[in-house]
Amino acid sequence: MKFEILHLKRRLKYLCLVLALCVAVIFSILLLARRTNSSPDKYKFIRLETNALSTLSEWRNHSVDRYIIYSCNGRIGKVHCSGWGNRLIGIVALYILANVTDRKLGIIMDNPCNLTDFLVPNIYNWSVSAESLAGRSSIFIDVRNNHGFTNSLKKLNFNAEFPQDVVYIASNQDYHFPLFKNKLYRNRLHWITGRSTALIYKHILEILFKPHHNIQRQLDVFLAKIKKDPDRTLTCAQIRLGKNPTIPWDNRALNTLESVRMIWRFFRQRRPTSWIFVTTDSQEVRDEAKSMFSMNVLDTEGEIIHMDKAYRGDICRGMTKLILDQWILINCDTLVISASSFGRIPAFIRGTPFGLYLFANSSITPWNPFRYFIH
Ligand SMILES: Nc1nc2c(ncn2[C@@H]2O[C@H](COP(=O)(O)OP(=O)(O)O)[C@@H](O)[C@H]2O)c(=O)[nH]1
Ligand SMILES: [Mg+2]
Repeated sequence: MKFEILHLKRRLKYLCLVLALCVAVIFSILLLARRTNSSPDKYKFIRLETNALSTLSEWRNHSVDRYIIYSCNGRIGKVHCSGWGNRLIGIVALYILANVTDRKLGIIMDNPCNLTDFLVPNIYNWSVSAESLAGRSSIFIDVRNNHGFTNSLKKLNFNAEFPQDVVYIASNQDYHFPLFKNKLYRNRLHWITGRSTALIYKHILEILFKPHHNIQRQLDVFLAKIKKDPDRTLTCAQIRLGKNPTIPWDNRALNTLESVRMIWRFFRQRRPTSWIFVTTDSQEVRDEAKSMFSMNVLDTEGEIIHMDKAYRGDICRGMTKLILDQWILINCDTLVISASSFGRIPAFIRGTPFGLYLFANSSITPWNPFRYFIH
């Protein structure tokens, strides 16, 4: 009897040991799975992207017959719509506004050249002609730089305020934050919860745009050259000086020629064998890059223009260049951008903080816009 109890006790001890071991193994597996899911960040981005795209693409199925039209039409110098980066911010804002108000987004832009000669609809068809909307009730509002209007979106019932079938809007500000605050629209925007502004822009811009085949062809030629030698990476910078002899009409100065030397030093230190691509608003900076890195520099044809102040040169060729330049930036292994919406947008579409840097106040620092969440 005593022996049997001893035997049972020993068996129980073994059972407990095996059970503890099983629990430990299961726990480790779960922990490992969680880690693989959240790191590296690259995978997190891909997962978010798929979710957002499926949510967002549902929107295109709305059978709506009311419109919000991003509008930028008229003669150069007579009509002002902001630079290209700011226009894109306005377009993203109106895409979100159109969706929460059950309207369709259209884009009509012929200033300085027809947008559809450079970018075409990707998943969402925003192409619409002014003629097809003729006869509908309409209103035009210019709310560029209008913080009062942007702020009002926290409470505004847009369709009650603007009952017209077609609301033409000139806009250059971000609306996703105030719209998310608006009780009327918040439940239509659940997909942006926990998502960084950078990812929101990436998803929407990918839904809206792809390069026109003329630009795509030039992009393919450019990238083919890099792919030929798999050992050479592509290191890029978007250098915005602001007001400078190339675009003397710009109204703000951002960086000095002097401070740009820091970028050349950064390039040399990091990857001496890399291809170098520099896009800039200054012909002087462009020439300096060529003389510094001669054979390693890849350039795109065309003049540098300020899209909202395109007062000289072959403007449509300049517009091809600036859009091609942005699409090249999306493909850079290392990317340094200035504190400018022109460079920020392709950095968002590029979709990762790896190899991403910000050039500001004469210094270059790693930059992660995918880390900031608005709520
Ligand atoms: N090609 C080229 N043009 C640029 C560059 N940076 C600025 N520009 C021009 O200057 C304008 C600046 O306006 P915007 O894009 O709104 O940028 P932001 O004002 O700096 O936020 C752009 O639309 C371009 O026409 C650049 O790196 N390359
Ligand atoms: Mg601007």
